[in-house]
Amino acid sequence: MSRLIIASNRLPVMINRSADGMTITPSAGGLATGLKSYHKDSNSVWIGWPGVMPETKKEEKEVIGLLETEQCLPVFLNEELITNYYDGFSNATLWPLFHYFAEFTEFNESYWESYSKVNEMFADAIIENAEEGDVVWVHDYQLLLLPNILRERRPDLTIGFFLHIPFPSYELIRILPWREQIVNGLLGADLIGFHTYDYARHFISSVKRLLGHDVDFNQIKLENRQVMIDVFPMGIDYEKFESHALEIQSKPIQDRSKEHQDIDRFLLSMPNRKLILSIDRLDYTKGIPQRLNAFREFLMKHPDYRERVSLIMLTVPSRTDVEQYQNLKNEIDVLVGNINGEFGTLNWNPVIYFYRSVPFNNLIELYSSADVALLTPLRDGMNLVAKEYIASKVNKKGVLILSEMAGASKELGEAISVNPNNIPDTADAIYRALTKPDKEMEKAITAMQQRIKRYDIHKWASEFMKALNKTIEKRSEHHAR
Ligand code: ADQ
Repeated sequence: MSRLIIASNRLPVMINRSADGMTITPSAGGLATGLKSYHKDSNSVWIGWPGVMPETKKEEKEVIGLLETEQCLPVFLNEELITNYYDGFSNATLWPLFHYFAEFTEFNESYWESYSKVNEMFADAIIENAEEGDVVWVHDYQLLLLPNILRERRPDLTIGFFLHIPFPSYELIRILPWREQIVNGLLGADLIGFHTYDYARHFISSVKRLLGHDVDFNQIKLENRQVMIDVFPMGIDYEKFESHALEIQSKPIQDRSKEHQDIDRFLLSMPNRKLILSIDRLDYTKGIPQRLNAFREFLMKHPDYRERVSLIMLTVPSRTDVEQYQNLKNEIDVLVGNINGEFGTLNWNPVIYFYRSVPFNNLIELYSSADVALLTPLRDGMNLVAKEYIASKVNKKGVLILSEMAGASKELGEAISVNPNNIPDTADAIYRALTKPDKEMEKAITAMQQRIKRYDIHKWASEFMKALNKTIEKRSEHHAR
């Protein structure tokens, strides 16, 4: 029986160096949750960067030992590779380009060299561990070259690839000096999955225009094999969000966290007081300044809402070594300060801003308390926060305002959809959300809940694996002919 090998930049666990040696912490991310059943139940392995660089052989052994208990294998990256492959080609070249920020995209030969090298290192680690006919599932934009490296060195493997970010229009891809290598790198896979139909369509168009291959609907025909392209919108661990939200709702207020009691006091301190929530990594793709400007415009247009509504904005620090992220942090600090300075009173902060990660329980409390979720990315592969908010709304009272540029907007048609660059329209959307009748809210939330409950993270992973296994059957038919 074939085994599954998963490859992603980060492992589902992180290793940290502490005073007492190395420690291991599991990651609660969606990917880890979705693949858990495949990863733990079988004798599969997960290959990736453990987040630490061992300084001695003893430390290396310690890391390997800890990872072994989780069926994980490390690819160790030194500082130079982190700078050039991770901060560089992944996050300063591919990330901005694939999110339509062409002006932020850096073209740098040494970034490219390190990126190719790390993709080779991943291939080495996989090949060392892969048995004849194993199945490999590669994830995301840090490993775009890996499928083809594996294909050339190990044609017996079945290779799947899933892209978690948008695949942009050909007009963006064409500006990349290494465009053919990138598209060709992906074509090493038997199946390539995207969040939305548009991303798949953009990829197919790049394949046709850059490499001239024939395409038959969602099959790319290469000389001696075929590559399937398909759409798998990633879901969330619906049951986990729903059950925690139900548990919180059933707890008496004095048993909830101090933060939740504070939120409740804030909401109860005035009739009709409302809370708007936004949660994201601090990233220029997430449209945070546009969101703040829209909130400011809303307060200008609707002075009767002053002291009656606050925007709680949680941003998780991210890629703090990259220049644009530092500039964005400063821009947000100034905007928040300006809004609070202009409109705030002794009793009221219009924007309550946190620059840190929050524990899962607090996250759920915020999701369940917030009257409105305001998610305005300029581009976003999917946006899982939108789905988490909907799943946590067990009382069905809440409104989602969602950017039409988020992949999730394709599935969440009942949300109030906005173009985040249209500040007056987003300000109006805030007003419409705050005044939405209960009946309409319930109808919209129920419809969205039914959809995302059905296609949750487990279904997403199993549908991908099903489609990948189908390519094995197809391949044997092809060879039999
Ligand atoms: P991200 O850009 O990280 O993911 P998203 O899909 O919204 O974006 O996932 C963020 C996750 O982090 C959510 O699960 C959320 O709960 C958590 N999170 C965010 N802020 C937090 C905070 N302050 N404290 C604690 N947790 C927080 C990339 C792509 C997305 C795509 C996913 C999955 O950019 O478009 O949806 O991968 O494919």
